[in-house]
Amino acid sequence: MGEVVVEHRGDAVAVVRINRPEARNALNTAVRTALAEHFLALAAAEAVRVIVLAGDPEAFAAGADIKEMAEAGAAEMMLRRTHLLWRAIAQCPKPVIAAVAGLALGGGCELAMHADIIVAGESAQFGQPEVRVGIMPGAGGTQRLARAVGKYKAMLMLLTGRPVDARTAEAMGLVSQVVPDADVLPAALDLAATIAAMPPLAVQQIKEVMLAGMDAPLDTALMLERKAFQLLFDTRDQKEGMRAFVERRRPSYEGR
Ligand code: CO8
Repeated sequence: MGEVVVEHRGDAVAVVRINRPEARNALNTAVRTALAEHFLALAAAEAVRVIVLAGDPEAFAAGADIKEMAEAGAAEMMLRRTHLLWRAIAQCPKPVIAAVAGLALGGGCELAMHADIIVAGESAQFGQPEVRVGIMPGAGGTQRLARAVGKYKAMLMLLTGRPVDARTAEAMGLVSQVVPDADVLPAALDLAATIAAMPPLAVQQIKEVMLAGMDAPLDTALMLERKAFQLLFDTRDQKEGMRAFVERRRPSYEGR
């Protein structure tokens, strides 16, 4: 089995699972390259509407691979161009649900924050411990974390390197939903199936507008929203959804 495994389910949901348990799913170059390739392929796969990203019960991912970076210089790190690999995940147009069991540390926490929804097991831990090994987050930890939880909680995590448990993360706004450990993947799959049954173009517009709008002035963001809202009236799924409501039947969405 490879270090990243993709399972296609019958309900338009794909599960991308990091499978490097001996290293607590540390994100080495091979894993990150495979993740990027799979995300690009899944973004283009018409049959896939939602992606669930998971690790194993011990670790979602314990960070970037320290052994692969320990002796590297700045130019070498630059030449690895890992931001292009992260971008493939960040720019995925389809909803991504992170199913976090166990550790989500450093690059693992940053990876979870690339998702649109985070489902965590009760004993999951989230942290940005980079400062303890002499560096800082390099894949969005200082930015996505601050946007998710605000300056003061983010600084606490970033400057001390101390992890927070799942309930604390949920209270801070870093986690969407906490469930018993054994239910992490089933709960994520359940959410994924619910979203996969929604009209895909509307779902993708919601994701695109919300993410782009969060970084734009309010007037611009509201204009983006309005344009996307209007655009959806040219989709067959809008007609299907509204006619089904009027005719009191269940809609069937085809992504057109
Ligand atoms: N990198 C490499 N190997 C790791 C990592 C890691 N991040 N985490 C665990 N491993 C390895 C261990 O070295 C060990 O290997 P071995 O058996 O060969 O000695 C194996 O996994 C199991 O680890 P432990 O024996 O330590 O298992 P424990 O359950 O006792 O502890 C911990 C698990 C708490 C996860 C512990 O291993 C740990 O603290 N790991 C480091 C966590 C960390 O500091 N993460 C941040 C890394 S830096 C980072 O993520 C920067 C992100 C920047 C993104 C942009 C990149 C270009």
